[in-house]
Amino acid sequence: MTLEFWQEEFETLEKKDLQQLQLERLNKTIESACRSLFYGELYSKKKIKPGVIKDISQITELPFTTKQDLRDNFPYGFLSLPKKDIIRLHSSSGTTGNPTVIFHNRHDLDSWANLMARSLFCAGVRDTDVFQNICGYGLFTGGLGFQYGIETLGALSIPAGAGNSLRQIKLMRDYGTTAAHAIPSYLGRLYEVFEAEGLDPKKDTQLKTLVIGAEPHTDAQRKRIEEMYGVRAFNSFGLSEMNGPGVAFECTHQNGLHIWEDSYLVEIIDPETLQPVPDGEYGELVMTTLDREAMPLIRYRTRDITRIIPGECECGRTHRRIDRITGRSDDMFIIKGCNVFPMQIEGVLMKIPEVGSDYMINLETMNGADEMVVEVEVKSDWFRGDIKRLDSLSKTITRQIRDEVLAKPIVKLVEAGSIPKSEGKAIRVTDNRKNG
Ligand code: ADP
Ligand code: K
Ligand code: ZN
Repeated sequence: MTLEFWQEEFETLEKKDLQQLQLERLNKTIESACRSLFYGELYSKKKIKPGVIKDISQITELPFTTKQDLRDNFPYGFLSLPKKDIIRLHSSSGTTGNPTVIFHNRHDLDSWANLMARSLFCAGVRDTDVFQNICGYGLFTGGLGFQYGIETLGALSIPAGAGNSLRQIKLMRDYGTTAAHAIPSYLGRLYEVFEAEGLDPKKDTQLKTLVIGAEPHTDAQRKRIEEMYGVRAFNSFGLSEMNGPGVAFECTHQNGLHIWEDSYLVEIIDPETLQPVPDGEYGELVMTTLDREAMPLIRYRTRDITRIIPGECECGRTHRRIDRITGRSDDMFIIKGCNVFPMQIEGVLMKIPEVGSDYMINLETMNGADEMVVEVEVKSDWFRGDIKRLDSLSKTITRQIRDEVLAKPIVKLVEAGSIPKSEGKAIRVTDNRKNG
């Protein structure tokens, strides 16, 4: 197999050259960050001056930046350039308190589009593809982030937007879509619409590549998507604080996500002690932008839990790989004394063939005790089955979840399509417990 890259000179940098580049870019980043109100004040208090970093390992001497800092300094406290140089903002919805906002100048947008093109290329997308971006445009970074990446790569883009499944299917069939991007929870629903229309995406579309991301999902979920659509599905990771998509991406080897280390400095820390953890161990991802001018962020705590996968990838890219995100540190909940991540439950469910595409975890107080009620959609042909089969399915799910998370759930089987869907990312947990 021949090795192919979007930017070979960056993607295959030897470790020492990569670190040299990071060092130069980090010092430049500190210098520009100091022009913002937030870092200007913080760094002068802590006597941190541009040029202080002589070795990349000294990053640990700098203070962390948190989402709360972004909120407290909303909207312009992190801006390193005058407003006349800023040409776009992206903002998270933020239903409570201040939203967070990220600003970009032209350099930042070009750099992001390039990283997105590099990411898509790395997952095997080419300029010969017809790429349908099934995702909300606007303030959400998945829309414009992918759009400019697809265009930079040179594939034919279809800016389809989110929702309206019948129209999505029509677009796919009219234009012969070969590649698409969507959030994984939506693809299950879209498949149900294909089925209802008497269509089979394997035969009735030309799809061969799906890019899935923006929300946590398990490998079992990915395999389901690959089977449903007859495609290969690649994991795409990003967060608006780090631009959005295009931060880390799976290559065609599908064994972890290359995180673009020429543009981001990556650390994994223990979220309790805040100390770095060795490669291979799980912890919180902390990131520093290395190529952003309008709004650099230094040691940003993402709250996402992952690990560095030790060793090299066969694809020849030297940028290290992170493992799929197991969840956010704030996703974890405690039930009956057990620490549970929603993805553990998804991992169990998606391996059970009778289970449909959606589920919901409701934490409730019942008769004074806290219970985890797991609502599980069952595939339609199964749901119409007899009570005995449903009962035994429910027991199987209960047992397997208990074995995985150690707490026994109450499993409720429901009809496919009956769990309420959110517009964007899936909501997996509701907590209705009466505290105390
Ligand atoms: P928006 O979706 O509005 O851009 P965010 O930037 O807050 O909102 O979303 C970023 C978050 O989404 C990440 O911090 C992470 O928790 C989650 N996320 C994004 N991509 C993935 C992925 N591939 N796997 C798991 N979680 C992901
Ligand atoms: K093209
Ligand atoms: Zn690779």
